[in-house]
Amino acid sequence: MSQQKFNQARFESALTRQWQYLGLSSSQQMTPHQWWQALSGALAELLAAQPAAKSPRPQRHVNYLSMEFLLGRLTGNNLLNLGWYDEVKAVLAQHQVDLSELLEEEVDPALGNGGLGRLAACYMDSMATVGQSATGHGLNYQYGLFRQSFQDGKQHEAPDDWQRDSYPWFRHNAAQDVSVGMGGSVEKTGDGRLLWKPAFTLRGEAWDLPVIGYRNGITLPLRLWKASHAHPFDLTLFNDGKFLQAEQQGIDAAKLTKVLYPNDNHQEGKRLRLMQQYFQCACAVADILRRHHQAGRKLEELPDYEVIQLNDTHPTIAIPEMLRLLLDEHQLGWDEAWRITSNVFAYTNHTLMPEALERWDERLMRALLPRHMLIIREINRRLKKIVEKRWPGNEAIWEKLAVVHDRQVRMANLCVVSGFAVNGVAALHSDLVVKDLFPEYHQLWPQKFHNVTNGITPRRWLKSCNPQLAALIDETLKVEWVNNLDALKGLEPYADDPAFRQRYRQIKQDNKVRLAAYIERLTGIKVSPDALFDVQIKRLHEYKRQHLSLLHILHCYRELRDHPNRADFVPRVFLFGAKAAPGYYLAKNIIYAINKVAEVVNNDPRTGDRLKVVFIPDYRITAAELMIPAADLSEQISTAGYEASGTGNMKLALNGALTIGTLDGANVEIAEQVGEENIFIFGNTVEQVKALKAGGYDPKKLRKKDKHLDGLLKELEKGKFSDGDKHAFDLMLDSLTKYGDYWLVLADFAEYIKAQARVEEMWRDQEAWTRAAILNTARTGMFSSDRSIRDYQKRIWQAKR
Ligand code: 26W
Repeated sequence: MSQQKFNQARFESALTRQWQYLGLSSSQQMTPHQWWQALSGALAELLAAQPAAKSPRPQRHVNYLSMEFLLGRLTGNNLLNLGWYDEVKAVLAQHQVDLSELLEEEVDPALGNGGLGRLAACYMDSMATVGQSATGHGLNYQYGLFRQSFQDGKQHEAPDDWQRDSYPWFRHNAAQDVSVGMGGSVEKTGDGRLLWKPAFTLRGEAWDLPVIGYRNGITLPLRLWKASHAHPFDLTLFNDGKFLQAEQQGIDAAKLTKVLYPNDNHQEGKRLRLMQQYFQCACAVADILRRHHQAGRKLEELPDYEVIQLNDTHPTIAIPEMLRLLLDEHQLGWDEAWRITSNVFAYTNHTLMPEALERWDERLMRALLPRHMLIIREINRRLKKIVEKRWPGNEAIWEKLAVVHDRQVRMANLCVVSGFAVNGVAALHSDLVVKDLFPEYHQLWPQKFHNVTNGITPRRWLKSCNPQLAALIDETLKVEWVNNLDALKGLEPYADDPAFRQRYRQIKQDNKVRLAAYIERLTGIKVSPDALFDVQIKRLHEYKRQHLSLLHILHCYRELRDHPNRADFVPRVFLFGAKAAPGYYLAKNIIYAINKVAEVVNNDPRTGDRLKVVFIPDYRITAAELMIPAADLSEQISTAGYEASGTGNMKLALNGALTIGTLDGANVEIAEQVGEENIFIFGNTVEQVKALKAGGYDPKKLRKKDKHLDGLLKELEKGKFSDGDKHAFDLMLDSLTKYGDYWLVLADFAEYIKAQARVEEMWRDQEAWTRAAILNTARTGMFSSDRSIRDYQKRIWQAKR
């Protein structure tokens, strides 16, 4: 497929219609924000008018179901993928409008929490780019992830009303709306079939965003479902004169997709969340079946034409929903309904953390979805026979494998049992999925298990966020590399070219200057772009160990005070970006601790430009796009075995930051790719972590032995950084000492400090550092999400069955 041509006349008239819609009499009356709206609205209109692209070869259509799509700003990215950036810039310049300034007007669509949501966004971009026919299904949240600010160093949350004055990229495709029932009871029909009579019905509105492939004329729909009332009112109630009751339904409907749950790796079990999950799944499944019927295909052919990829277990309820429709609406027998369903669904696991594995109370599920609960019970009953046959009389194994156990529905088990494929998101993680999470399932169905290592889209995460580096690569390789990222290998020889190194280094420096200006605007803190930029950006979680980095900051601060005249001290700027779930008090305490330490360190005249600590408030995609190109060092320091993959690690390495990290998630594969001399690996491995936990690890003993560490912890305990308040950081400190240091922060401390010394040694030799940075860019091509999508195609979606 080829790129869509830019037609200036059509663009200008679309633009004119936009300010006319606004009721203005000329384009000059538009504010910058209205200009952004008009530009995006005009582009969306032009795209909507394009005929739908036919997929190049017959293939199963992928339905990517995800509760989260963490998109980031769309307008600039869409222009880049369309290949219209320069033309549009020129047209706007004729109106005395600067395109890059306009793009700053867009509020990030933040319809996700972290890695899982961002991955879904990267995958949509890559499916469009490699020509995989696909639809994304998610929710159109009125409020995205909360806005974060700091007050006296503490996190405060505010609602993110991101589409207050409408979002121009959305198209409400009213012809595709569906209706969704909930509650009620199951009745037997005359012919003995079961039929669900929901207590109430909602309308699911189909709101589409275009996902534009890279210069190939392909646009995929990202369909975000929005709940509204089924009819303007419930007409019976309305006719009975019960206006208010009738209205009430509408109010409940609007609540459903109001807000994204801000938890990352922690399940709460709330009724409204289950309603969101079911609503999304019911909309998606209805949509998929409708499309299948409209194409004139038979139900039994569904697996030949459709795959439903579940992004973690959040949309699992789509499985019993599909079975319900096949059994009750289409009157298929169980065996046929099961054959179809179990050949359509595939499941991706993104976490091994027990508190993140979803379980739903059976009573809650029954109250909301009585028919689905019966179906789940039936799946469980049939599974029991299989397990009993393989492990006769083995209660312990049945307890592990049951889908319903202890009045809890285990969503991951339901996925493995009912799907044709299960995958982890990095080699190490997929191994652990088999060995630690589902060993018995693996014995039953080894062919279901796969690995697909995550990836990132190089369009957003290199070409768009680091235009200077992209231009240098263009000029050097003279080939299109952005949809063929392995081509970056061609940069390897240039790592030895001093002139190239100089240019590469200068680009990093420019990016750091740009970030420093942003930091000063935002926080008033001045940082030196000559210092090493040490970056840790990710959700705040104990397993990610932002507090391990905090201990290192205390270590550096000590060093400076003990040796104020040390000539070889490596100046550092520690940069953090992270949101804590509002109810995760320990995580919030870590943010507070970092901010309080920052206050003291930054205001100590002895530190000057040599040590600065900045916690960037309201970390989001747009902030990441500024921070990643400016990073020298990428902190990937999770407790081994707990970070399923990580994708920030890939973005940072691709942009030439060196990684300091544990052998966890995709760090393992990054190390393999870049070579051990170009990465700083440290800390306990997965096996060592397990052994430590089994062997009665005692952080108190460790602390007693390590006088240096003990001294650093004491500074925190004595209130040195908290205006004398000795209890300010109790939550964090108690977890490390009193409560057993579950995440082995203290256990990895000494090794971490040594690894940081290796970092400094290399930094002192800027030529060696730049060489390693170039090799990171050159050797991380495999982390393109285009490669991930092709892996999904080969191993799962289009694999021979
Ligand atoms: C139900 C509560 C809840 C919410 C979100 C549980 C679990 C999640 C996500 C699975 C957490 C998540 O984002 N996981 C991250 O997924 C990324 C994409 O695969 C990985 O790169 C990260 O390592 C993983 O933490």
